Amino acid sequence: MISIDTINLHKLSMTLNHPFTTSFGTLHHKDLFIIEVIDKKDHRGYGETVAFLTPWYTEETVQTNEHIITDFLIDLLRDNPLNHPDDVHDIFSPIKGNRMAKASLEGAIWDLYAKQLGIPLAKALGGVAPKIDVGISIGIQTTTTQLIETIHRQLEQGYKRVKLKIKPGLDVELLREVRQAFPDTPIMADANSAYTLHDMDLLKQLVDFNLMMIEQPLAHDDIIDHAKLQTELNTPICLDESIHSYEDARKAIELGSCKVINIKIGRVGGLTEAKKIHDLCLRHDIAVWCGGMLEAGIGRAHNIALTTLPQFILPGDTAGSSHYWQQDIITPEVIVDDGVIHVPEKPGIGYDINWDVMKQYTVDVKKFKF
Ligand code: OSB
Ligand code: MG
Repeated sequence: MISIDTINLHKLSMTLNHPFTTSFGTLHHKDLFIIEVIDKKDHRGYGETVAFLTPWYTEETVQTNEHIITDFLIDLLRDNPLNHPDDVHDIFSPIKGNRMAKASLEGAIWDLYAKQLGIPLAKALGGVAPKIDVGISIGIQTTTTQLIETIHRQLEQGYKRVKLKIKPGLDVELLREVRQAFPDTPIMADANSAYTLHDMDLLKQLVDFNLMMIEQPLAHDDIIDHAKLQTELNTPICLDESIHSYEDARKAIELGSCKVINIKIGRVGGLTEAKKIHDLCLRHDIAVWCGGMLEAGIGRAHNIALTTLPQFILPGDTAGSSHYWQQDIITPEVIVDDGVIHVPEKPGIGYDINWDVMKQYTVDVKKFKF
């Protein structure tokens, strides 16, 4: 039995080191909740909400996360016995969607569970890798010259692949220049749904640039047109926004909508579902990697643990803490060393909250007694 005594909801307001621009807009800040779940023996598990302030990546926002967590999900946890973190998904099933809200609480319970057992979260999930390969996701820059300089800087840090954001008008010529400057670098492009099948001719031109994959070129809720596009392209399509669940992944694989899936814990409603999608992809020889949501340290730690599962065969977007934040809320911070992160061996997520830093970002704390 996992007996919860208290849940604390810490609301943080953080400013990114550099604004991050995608085809849907520019992010300067991150407001988020750190979920602290405490059991009767004072083990403490941590989770993080990953939604943004505006519903432009999915429909969830920081505010809807708070509403769903405080008005529904905590009550469901109070009213239902919990034997294993896998139960959380079913306990939350009366609430439709709202997967980022669900994932934040479920993640805290996974961390708590691993700490109760005294094992790393990675091991509790079935992970094996002692270190994980990571890449970097670079937002849209003002000029291509600036982008090329940024790529140089990031490659010097050792990142194993570069992901560039593209959108109509910043695609073929931009990728041509970047490929010329970096003939051998593993490069991929993420369109965040900026194209339609009307852009077929343009998308076909991208095949010339030897990209590892093109991420989410078409609509955020589509898997049919992506299947049509994949039959026309030799470059693998990677789905991000379109995959919210095991069932979405199963259908996309059946239709041939992609050859790669970017798994984000928040987007799919938690670690249990993420692991199921991973296992499905392993059976079907679909490559997976772990996406990012510009997380603070707790969310980043969860991504690291998940990435230790065997089918995470491509570098993910989990860059080091200092890429995003002046100071991260965990200690030690996440360090990328020659393109790898060494997976911590301590129980749970393996990183502690840095309470001095956390207090500086905290704007509110709400306590829920069980
Ligand atoms: O599409 O993967 C995406 C950031 C915000 C919203 C969506 C995406 C991203 C990233 C950055 O690409 C990933 C990261 O560095 O955390
Ligand atoms: Mg993406």
